[in-house]
Amino acid sequence: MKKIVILGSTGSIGVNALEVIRSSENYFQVVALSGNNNYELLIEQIIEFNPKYISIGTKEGYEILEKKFPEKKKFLGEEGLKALAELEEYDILLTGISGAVGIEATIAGIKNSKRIALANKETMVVAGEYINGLLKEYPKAEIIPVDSEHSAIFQALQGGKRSELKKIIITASGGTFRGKKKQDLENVTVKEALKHPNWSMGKKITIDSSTLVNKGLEIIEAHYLFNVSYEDIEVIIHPESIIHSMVEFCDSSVIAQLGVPEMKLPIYYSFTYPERKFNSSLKFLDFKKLNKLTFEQPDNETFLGIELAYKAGKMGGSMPCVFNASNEIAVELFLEGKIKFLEIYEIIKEAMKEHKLVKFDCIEVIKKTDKEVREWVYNNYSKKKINN
Ligand code: MN3
Repeated sequence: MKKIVILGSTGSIGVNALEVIRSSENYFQVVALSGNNNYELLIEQIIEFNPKYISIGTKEGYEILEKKFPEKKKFLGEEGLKALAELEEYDILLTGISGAVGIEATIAGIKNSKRIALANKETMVVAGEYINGLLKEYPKAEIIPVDSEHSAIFQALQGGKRSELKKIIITASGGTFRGKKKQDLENVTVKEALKHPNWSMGKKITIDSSTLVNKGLEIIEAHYLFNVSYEDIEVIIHPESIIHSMVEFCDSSVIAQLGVPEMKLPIYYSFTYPERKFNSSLKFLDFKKLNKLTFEQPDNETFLGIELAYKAGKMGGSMPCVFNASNEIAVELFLEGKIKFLEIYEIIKEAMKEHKLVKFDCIEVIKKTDKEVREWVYNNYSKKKINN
């Protein structure tokens, strides 16, 4: 039996993870759960999975948990996430939390020589170089990607040797606004931006998907996870989201991983790897019902997420962090109705222009830069400048 710690159990990754665990006939045991502010769902999960340790993001939630589960060991906030990652008695740490808060928990998991089921792409985007250095220092630790594209690449890479790899082809659904042009996007509302055709995900990642910033983050994530240069990473729009990504080898063979657009398989595979196991919660592809798979080039004139990411990624050092942090705040401001959709790109561009590149070789510098960029964006754009 494998023991699992789930960070972000009330988010969409966490809920999917618990669904596969529920259907896996005692092959997994949940050792710890952490939620942010949805304590009602967290309470249900605690009652069902009976973890020994629990952590929650808010003081209010903590007090409720204290009354409901006096016998359990409880933690609070970001420190709580780190404390769970530092526990001795588990095998796999699932980092199902979005945003830069997942980085320190991941670092703690690596230093704890555990398997990290990485569902927090910011970790590799912001701190990829540092994390890769750390993985050398802690050779028993390993990262198994959960992001569906990276899980696909990870699986496809098993079809050849690393020295035989030519390039990685990341697929993208194209998001809510695929086919739209700049003038169509000027006045789109939050509600419109949150309607994703294939994937049901959290708000932040749905917006990132519609700006293609999500794909940009995934390019940088792939660069660090698989140690592949940016020149050898390509993006293709594949609206059906059935091919989750592909790799091309030196003999022209392309190996793709296909599946229904759901997060359950990539999560489950990160738990069972190097084995594969049946799980009754998984849906299987029915090729009789699949009409066609289509592909198109990304529209990089309208959607700047990919090009800005290549630029930030190739500059390296602190720039991917600037790309990520400025986007996080910009999306927050968009969701609050304080900026327009296309201003998300403006903010990222300006933040990257404003920033002086530094080396990212220790966690203190990473944290400091991340904080500064967020504050800079917030101070410059949160006052609803567009209406003045
Ligand atoms: Mn993805």
